[in-house]
Amino acid sequence: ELQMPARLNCATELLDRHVAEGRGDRPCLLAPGLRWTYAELRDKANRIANVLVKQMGLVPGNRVLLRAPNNPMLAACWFAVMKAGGIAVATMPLLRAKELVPILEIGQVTHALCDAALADELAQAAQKAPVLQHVRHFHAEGPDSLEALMAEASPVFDNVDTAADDTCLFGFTSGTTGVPKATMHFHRDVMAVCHCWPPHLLRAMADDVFIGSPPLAFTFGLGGLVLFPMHVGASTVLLEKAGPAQLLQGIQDFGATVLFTAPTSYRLLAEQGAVLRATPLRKCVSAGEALPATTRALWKKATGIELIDGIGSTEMLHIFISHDEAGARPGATGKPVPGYRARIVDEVGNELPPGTVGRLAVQGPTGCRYLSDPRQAQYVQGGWNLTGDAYVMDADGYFFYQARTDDMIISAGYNIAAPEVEEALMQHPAVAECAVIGAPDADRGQIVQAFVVLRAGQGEAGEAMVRTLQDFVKATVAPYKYPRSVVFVAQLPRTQTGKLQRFVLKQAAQA
Ligand code: 3SK
Repeated sequence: ELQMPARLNCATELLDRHVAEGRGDRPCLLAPGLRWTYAELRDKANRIANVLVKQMGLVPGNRVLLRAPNNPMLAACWFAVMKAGGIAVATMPLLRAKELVPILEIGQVTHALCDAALADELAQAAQKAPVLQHVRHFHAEGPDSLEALMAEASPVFDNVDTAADDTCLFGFTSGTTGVPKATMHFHRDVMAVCHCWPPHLLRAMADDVFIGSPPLAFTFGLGGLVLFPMHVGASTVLLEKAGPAQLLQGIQDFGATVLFTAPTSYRLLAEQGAVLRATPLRKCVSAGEALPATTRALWKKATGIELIDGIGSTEMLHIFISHDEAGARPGATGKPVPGYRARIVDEVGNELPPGTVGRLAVQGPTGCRYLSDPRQAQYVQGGWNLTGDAYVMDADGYFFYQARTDDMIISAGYNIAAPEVEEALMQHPAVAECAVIGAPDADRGQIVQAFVVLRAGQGEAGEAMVRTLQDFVKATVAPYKYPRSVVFVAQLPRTQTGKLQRFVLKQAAQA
């Protein structure tokens, strides 16, 4: 049981504390050509907090949209919002005006701090969502730019004395249907995720250097690249572009030791195993999508490092099932993170025995609170958070991902988990990427349909390749799971956080 004080501001804990305790000179935020210490970040966050309150009229509880690629100014703005008692609404940098409008409206967002590079779409959205009244741009010039206002503002700011259960951030999730929901998290939730997974399973230290790809707008990125490094007084590299090439360069240039990215990125980075072995990289965290056992093995072979896998959700704020390097088991996500409980339940919420596939239910110090959304009653039932994942627990208490509950295919009475077929296909050398769905079928109800991206130079798309892949799956998993339909595609639809959008493929299959 975590004890939290009744009054708590997470910016005091994660940022100001280091300066107050004499660690102000330690490096905090790194980026190409830039290095801010904890004291420098505190100074900038204080100035921005003063701009928010004195120039932009922010009062505690106001919602502030943050829009930027991962960069130090975005992190400074995030802390400024915490300090001023506001609610940070960080948005994916690639969102278009059309996607920003419902966020502004649902979140009742009155203020925005936006990187000038991404100003246009926000300006278009603001015309349609007049709730947004106060906007300032950074990485901008001129007297109204955030930098100009910061230069005039005081570097001293008394953090608002927030209650531990005051809301400090909205995490927006589009779900699979695209209708966004705001998940509300409190100051104490931010501190809770710092106290649960990182000290028990990551075990990073003050001299670690974090790096990674998830946007700070995705709570996986916020935790892995801001909250967790700063909680232990470490430093973190923020990269505006974080594809495999930039990650590799960043790991080399900054001597990064802790990496957060998704399985797809690990697969591509593994090609540089020899280069990575010569860097100080020592801890690698995979989340955001299910980790295929093949990717875990590939990474270990290439770099010598055992991946730390985990599953989290925007609703739960961060990771709730995971393992450390010693606790890795092929195919398992791990066990409930200390502080959390997990179980497998049936359709009506009854607990299922080990070995039975069912719905994952989780409880812990964080949990889902949708802002005025009826879908709350689906996610939280009887005090348990139903994450929408189908899992099975073994007799040792390890949890094995099967599929999103929506991704279980029922074909002629057989239950087939789409990711299991994907994993089998991925083992074929000609397959670079693949996605499996249940396509409607008059005889079988559904059939297994695979969308395959072929590896360049490893084989031709065509009937012969279809048969090769079908035979390969039949020889790898139970034959009834083989894809009766195989479609070759140039790329798969993915969200901005890299998650596969199976619903796009399902819609195409219905058409
Ligand atoms: O596993 C995920 O997708 C996730 C989502 C939000 C926060 C953290 C994680 C790992």
